[in-house]
Amino acid sequence: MANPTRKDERFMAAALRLARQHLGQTSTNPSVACLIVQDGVIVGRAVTARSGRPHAEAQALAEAGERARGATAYVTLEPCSHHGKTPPCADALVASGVARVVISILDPDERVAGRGVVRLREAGIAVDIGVLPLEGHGALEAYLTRQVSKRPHVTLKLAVSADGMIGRTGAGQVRITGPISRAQVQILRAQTDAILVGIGTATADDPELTVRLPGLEDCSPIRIVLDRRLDLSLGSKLVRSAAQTPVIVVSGEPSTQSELEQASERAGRRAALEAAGVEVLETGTVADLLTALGSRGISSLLVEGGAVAARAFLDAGLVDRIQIYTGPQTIGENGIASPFDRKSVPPGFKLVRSAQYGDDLFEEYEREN
Ligand code: AOF
Ligand code: ZN
Repeated sequence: MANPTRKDERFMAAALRLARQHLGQTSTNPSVACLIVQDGVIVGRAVTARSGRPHAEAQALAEAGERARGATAYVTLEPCSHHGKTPPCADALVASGVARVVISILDPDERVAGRGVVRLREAGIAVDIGVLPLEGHGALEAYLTRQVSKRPHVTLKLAVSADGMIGRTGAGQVRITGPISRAQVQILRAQTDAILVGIGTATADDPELTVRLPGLEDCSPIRIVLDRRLDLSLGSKLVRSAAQTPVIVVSGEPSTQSELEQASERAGRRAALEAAGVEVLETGTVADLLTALGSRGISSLLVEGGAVAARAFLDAGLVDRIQIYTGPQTIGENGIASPFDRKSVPPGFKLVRSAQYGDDLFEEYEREN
């Protein structure tokens, strides 16, 4: 939209805030928000439901009821035009009698892709597209990455000490950042569909990788371990909690002579992991893994540790965003070096956000396209 009004931008900003609050909670559907506004008053307000349906528009229209007649609908994503578990939102908007629909961005889903707008316009509804489009892209970036690139959006997160270390050899989990940073990471986990670590981190730290913030406990992401040889311990917290929160172990097919010789032991380990509720996925490259995750509807992946996993994604050019939390203390002797720190961020990334979280410095970088 060439010149959106201030009012349109304010309502769309409110809708985008609502959509962001539900990121990671509507999978495999995107978190979309809709406001129905009559004479400057919000008479309907909703976000995509937890299971993905009903969609935002259907719920907001239900709340507005008769007050939707002649109103303006603000939607963060183009209303759908396909039949799912419920009829298309474009049809629901037409039936409601709204006079105008304001959209932040179009939906690249091939079942929609402009057809939602056509349906609305054919019914005589005024449609304005492109209000706060950058913010709209930001709020839907994971969904858009999966739709367009057929893989999840990847965020690499590092907690780095003042001397550039991510841990200490043999010391298990080492506290590098303070409570505010740790809470931020919990929120990030809740907003993400899947979280990944390498087997080194899984073994050394025995992490659970769940969300433990009050109110968000049931927003834990799927947990993924890069574990070529299936070394993940059956006694690890990850395996022991696999029945409650899914765990996928990513292995490769045996290739070296010794791996081939140990084929029967490996089959035994695989069976034991599967009996404990862990899924074993055999894929080749990092790119293959991401394609496999994308085809299951995983839109966002958080790579949380350690150096080997981080390198694998960086070397493949498959990192979209980097978050670095730099703590105030040094680790010194026996430190495990971070693949990079805030002073040596790989080329091709630009700083988009920074903040002070207690004693920690937080910096976020985005891939330059
Ligand atoms: C909307 N409003 O709130 C959302 C939409 O699996 P289905 O049938 O629910 O369809 C998923 C698709 O619906 C998804 O790819 C995207 O195109 C759209 N999401 N659309 O009108 C919503 N979440
Ligand atoms: Zn819909």
